[in-house]
Amino acid sequence: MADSTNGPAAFISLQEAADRLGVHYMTAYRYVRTGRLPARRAGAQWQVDPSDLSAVTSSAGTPGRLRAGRRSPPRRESSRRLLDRLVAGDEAGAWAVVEAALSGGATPEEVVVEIVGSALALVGEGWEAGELSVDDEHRAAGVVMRLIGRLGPLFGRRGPKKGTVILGTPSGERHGLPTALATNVLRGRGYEVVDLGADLPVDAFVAAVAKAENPLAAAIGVTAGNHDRTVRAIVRALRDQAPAVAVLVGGAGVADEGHASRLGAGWSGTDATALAAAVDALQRERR
Ligand code: B12
Repeated sequence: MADSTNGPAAFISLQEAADRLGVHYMTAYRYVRTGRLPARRAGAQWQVDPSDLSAVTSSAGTPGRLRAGRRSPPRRESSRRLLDRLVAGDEAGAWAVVEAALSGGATPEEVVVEIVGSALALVGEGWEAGELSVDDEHRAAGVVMRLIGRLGPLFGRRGPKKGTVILGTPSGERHGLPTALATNVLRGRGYEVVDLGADLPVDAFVAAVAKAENPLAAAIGVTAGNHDRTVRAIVRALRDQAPAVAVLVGGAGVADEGHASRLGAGWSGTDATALAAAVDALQRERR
């Protein structure tokens, strides 16, 4: 969507910006949220000046970069159709969108990260633009929770597990869907996963890591707000009481690798595919 109504620059939609950068829509959205990519609002849409894209491209370690084949227009269309069904509270209709994407060739991981993840980002944009209410947001989240459960069996893997990953969010962080989405993806990659969900006290995180069989990594997800203090407390407690277990932090609330390092942990990126890649790297190091 180009906009020539406001000056000579032809502003482009955030999706177009994501396509030009070679990243997923949600990654581009995070660049905007974290100030890395300047953007302006036009109603519910974000618009980007294409001349700002080069600064993002040239910055080192662009996170969340996806393979070119994973940004196809049908996926975007699926996210929009899913958004519509989520807000309507229509679980059967939402599942039909998921099934259509799977039969169109999307992998279960692509469905979770790209289609469901993007539909949730659209819910957030709608809420922020005042077009969706808090009850719409809750209704959509409830349907997604049930979709994640229905998708679970598609991520089953036979054979020995590659290690256990313990996931949770710090106390005060109530966004629990990312841990549920990431759980499916990691299980699909052959890991045992302990999903502790949202709003977790420090001691509970440490206790769960201590109980886990063959623990490989503890990952702390942050979606919104500043939870640096509580994240640091979990990282410190884990370093102290489970020094052999790697600690990762990630999600939209952790801006980049530098931020993760200031929190005392490794960076697990901004989506579940990046988290899985970080865990795979740890697993390779351990072998
Ligand atoms: C659903 C939702 C809610 C639900 C959460 C329900 C639930 N059970 O999770 C409810 C209604 C409770 C809620 C509450 C609030 N929300 Co809310 N919410 C959302 C929404 C729409 C979707 C969140 C989500 O699940 N996203 C989908 C996943 C896929 O997101 P993701 O970040 O990409 O997740 C990946 C990463 O975390 C990655 N990852 C990388 N490393 C690691 C490591 C680990 C351990 C994990 C788990 C994951 C992980 O893997 C995940 C999967 O790919 C977002 C919009 C958005 N853009 O996300 C707003 C959003 C996050 N919420 C927002 C806000 C402001 C709030 C509230 C303050 C107000 C409100 N809207 O009611 C409260 C705050 C509550 C709190 N104290 O935490 C803002 C945050 C703005 C900001 N940057 O700070 C957003 C962005 C909406 C917006 N556009 O403004 N919210």
